[in-house]
Amino acid sequence: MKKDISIIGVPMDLGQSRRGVDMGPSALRYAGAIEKLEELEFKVHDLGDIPINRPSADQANQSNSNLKNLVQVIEANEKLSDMVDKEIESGRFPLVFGGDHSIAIGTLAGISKHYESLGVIWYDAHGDLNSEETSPSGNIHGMPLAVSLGIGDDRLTNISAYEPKVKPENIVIIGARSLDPGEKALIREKGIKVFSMHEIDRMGMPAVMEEAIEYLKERTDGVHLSLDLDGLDPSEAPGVGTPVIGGMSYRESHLAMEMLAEAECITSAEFVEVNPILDEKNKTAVAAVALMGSLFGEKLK
Ligand code: 6HN
Ligand code: MN
Ligand code: MN
Ligand code: MN
Repeated sequence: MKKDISIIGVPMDLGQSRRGVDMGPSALRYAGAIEKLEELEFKVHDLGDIPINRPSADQANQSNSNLKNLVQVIEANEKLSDMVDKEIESGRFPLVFGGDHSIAIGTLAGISKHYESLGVIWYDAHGDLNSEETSPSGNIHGMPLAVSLGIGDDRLTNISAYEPKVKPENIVIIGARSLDPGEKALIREKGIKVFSMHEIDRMGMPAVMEEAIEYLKERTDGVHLSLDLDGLDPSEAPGVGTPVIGGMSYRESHLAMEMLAEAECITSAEFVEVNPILDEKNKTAVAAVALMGSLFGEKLK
């Protein structure tokens, strides 16, 4: 994947309830993301941050549904989708910096129309497969994978005027350890491939990644990596809003990224949920940047 990279920052915190994740793009830049990619001899185009409109206090209180900040989340994702779309058209690799995970709705909306059969790796402690009916929180960052499958409020599923963005058989979830009942039901119903922490413990990360890569190579013509930093164990990535103990280690995550680089299968990526307010000296952003280095082939240099 040797080519120009376009970085798009999305300072979004409206898909969940804890402030600070809107500073994720700054934390990732401060941790040296751009320098790292330039060291690896990529031409990096930093497109800056998408403007996010915050709801007024009145608007925030008006919400009569279980979808918090719906209007603002839609607006931001439409903008993101358009930008990602243009970057792919210009032949660049889109690398999106979150922001909370609700931005995956827009990233996938911008990407998927360029592929016949897009694959997705969802590296996360969570499934993000809730909808208005199943969500325990009303937070849209717990819904983007369902939305991309065409499940949920039409105003979300229909961003960029098409749906669905992904087929269930083209998804691989890695690192799951906190799934709500409705998410488990959906995984069973749709036959979504999940390597939970149980499989990672039993098989080891090398076998998990080999199987995941082979599975996706058989059926897809491009693979988007959606990496939620809470997939890592909170001892190594504490700066996240919804930490879950018992996660993937920094080393396992490095190996996973290196194996993706060797397989040359990743065609777009996003790093989300970095919250510098909850972090310890930007440790989580530093880990994210190190993982980016591995994903973009540092070991192969
Ligand atoms: N994330 N399953 C929980 C919910 O509220 O739907 C947590 C979601 C976390 C989402 O980390 O991107
Ligand atoms: Mn997530
Ligand atoms: Mn998560
Ligand atoms: Mn629909």
